[in-house]
Amino acid sequence: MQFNKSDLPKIKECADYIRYLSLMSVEYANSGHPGLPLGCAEIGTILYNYFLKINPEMPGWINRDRFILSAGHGSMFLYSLLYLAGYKFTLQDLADFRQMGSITPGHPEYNIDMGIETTTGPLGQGFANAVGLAIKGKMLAARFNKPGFDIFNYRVFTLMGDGCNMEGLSSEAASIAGHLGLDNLIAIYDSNNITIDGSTDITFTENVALRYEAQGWQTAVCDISDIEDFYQKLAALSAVSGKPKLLVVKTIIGQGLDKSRGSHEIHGAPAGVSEIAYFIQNSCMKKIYGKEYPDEINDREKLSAILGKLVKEKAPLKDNTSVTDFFQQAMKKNSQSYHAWTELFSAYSSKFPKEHDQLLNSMSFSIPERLAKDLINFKVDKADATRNIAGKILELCCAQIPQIIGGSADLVGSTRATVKGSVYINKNDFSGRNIAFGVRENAMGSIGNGLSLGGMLIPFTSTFFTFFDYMKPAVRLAALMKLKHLFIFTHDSIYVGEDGPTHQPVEHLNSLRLIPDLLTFRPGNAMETAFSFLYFFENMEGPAVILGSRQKLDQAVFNLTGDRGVFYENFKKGAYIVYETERTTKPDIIFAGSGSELSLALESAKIIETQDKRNVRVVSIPCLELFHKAGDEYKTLLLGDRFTPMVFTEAASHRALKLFYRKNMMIADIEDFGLSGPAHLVGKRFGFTPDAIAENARQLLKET
Ligand SMILES: Cc1ncc(C[n+]2csc(CCOP(=O)(O)OP(=O)(O)O)c2C)c(N)n1
Repeated sequence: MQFNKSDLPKIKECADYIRYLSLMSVEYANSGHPGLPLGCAEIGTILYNYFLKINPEMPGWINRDRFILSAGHGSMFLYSLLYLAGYKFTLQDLADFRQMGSITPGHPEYNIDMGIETTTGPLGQGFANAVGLAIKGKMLAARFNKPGFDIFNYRVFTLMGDGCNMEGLSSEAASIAGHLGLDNLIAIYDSNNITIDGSTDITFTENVALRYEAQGWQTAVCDISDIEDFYQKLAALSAVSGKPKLLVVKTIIGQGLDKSRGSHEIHGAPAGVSEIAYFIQNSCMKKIYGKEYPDEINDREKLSAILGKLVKEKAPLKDNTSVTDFFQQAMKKNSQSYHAWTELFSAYSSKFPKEHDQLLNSMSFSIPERLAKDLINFKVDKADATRNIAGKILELCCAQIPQIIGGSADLVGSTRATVKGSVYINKNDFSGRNIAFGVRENAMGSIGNGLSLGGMLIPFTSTFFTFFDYMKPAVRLAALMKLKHLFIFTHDSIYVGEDGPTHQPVEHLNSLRLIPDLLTFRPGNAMETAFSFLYFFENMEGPAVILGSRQKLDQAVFNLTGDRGVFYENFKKGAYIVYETERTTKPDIIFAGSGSELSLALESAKIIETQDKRNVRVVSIPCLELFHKAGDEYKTLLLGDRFTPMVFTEAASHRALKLFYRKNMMIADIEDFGLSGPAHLVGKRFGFTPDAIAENARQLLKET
């Protein structure tokens, strides 16, 4: 929609209504972060009404502009705007903020249908995701656009705060964004000089705009008290080409309140009814409350009492048709860009049928049959390091899956993770499939997540396993969002050798295994390496890690003979029998391991077999999580009953497990991420109550 000076009173009214929705929802929940929504309400109003090319009726429109609230704690800002824009939020959903089972959890959770482009909350992540989405926009444009047919030209807007800018992640991500000249990326910096512990005077005094300038960004500074200036600067920045853009906006946290305005106290706590009463008396909401409570509206104490009652009752939030109408009008106008796009796309489909088909194919991925067969039958003549083998398999996959793109943090030479035969993307040409992330693991992980958001591309990112520590937040978020993102980590154990302990991952393997909804594959031969890729591409919606060894593995486990189809069926259950003295349900001892220790298991088993004349069994466990899911029957089939001795060998720390290990054991733990709601209810939901634990203990006593 076109901005007009005469809109200013309406913009103020919208902003006040956003303030009202945020204040009341936080008050109802008795928890949340009202400071940001209050300070940024005008920013949101301008963005959604005058800038974003979106169509809430078609939330998944592939060329929609993206908006990411990187400062995810301000979630009520986003929910209020999405409600007003016409996404599937109701006033009741807002009133249910942070409650069990609501669609308005504490921090925004990835859901494109609801207008939430990514999960945010860990500061800086949303910004780096935005960089990934901007790179993706450029890559899609390079693949599919034709002269006169800009099928992809979406822009990515993100709102970040002091916290996001303090995080090192934002510096890494901004650096690569500047290097790549991502002019489809526009960051708005909510510069209110307040974080949780107080003023940024005690922590953060650098010139952020200059920092971004130095990283190749175009920047401008404004104050939100001059709304028109904000609009003009944002419009001018948006039009700049060749560089990403940062608009530093001076705001006041808690704007509209009396005592807590400008204070860190309003960052993350309910304002309280007296402050809300002050806000209502001094804002556009006065009209609405004044009609209902004409005698009390000018009396702060009386109005507070009324609000107190409404909060206690969780009364329905007040509707404001004047504001919703304004938003709807804007959305109608903005949806013209959607309709123009659909016409363009329809013309594109007849003029460029091949590209059109490719585009549709990339939206609904399934592994090519031929590739699945190639991977089932994949063989190498000689034993090798699994990182080398993984490199070859990736090459095979890339040749048949055009959506694969990715890169490494300056370690391609070692990890072998590259798209052979393709070039690196650069500022002027995004048609390549390789991304040189530079030595920026932190940003690489989160940018990789951004590349995966919404599908169409399948990213891989790669580094030494020990440096996964630098990417951990992104791996966790990929699992939480179920993003199809392949992490290839090599040099997977102490066998790194000369580089020493700084480069030897020890605790990493089991820390990956603790992340819900993530699969970690540690293949011990070429077949298992190929199967790991196959499983990821064939079966997984979410992320996986494939670990590669630096060192050459043993020939003995490299050429297992048998039916590949049967091997794969068992591999899908996470573990399988590699060797048995004889087929029996009761071997004398079982040897198990993964990766490079598979051959160790086999060798030690053979010694016991020949020297001690024992019946042995060797089990490979390339994916512990799949094995865990395969069920007790399959576990017993492979590992015997609990009286069967077992030696499990893995060059990684298992200390946390060993501490509690007993023959008959029980672990009460949490196998999920948790969910939004009052703490005691969440605890109960996951069985963390004395009764639930006691019941488990009772069961265990019965069995032993
Ligand atoms: C990585 C990370 N560290 C810490 C936090 C906890 N946290 C949430 S908000 C916040 C302060 C953010 O300040 P700012 O961005 O200025 O937000 P504002 O106070 O303006 O709402 C912190 C430390 C977090 N969410 N993520």
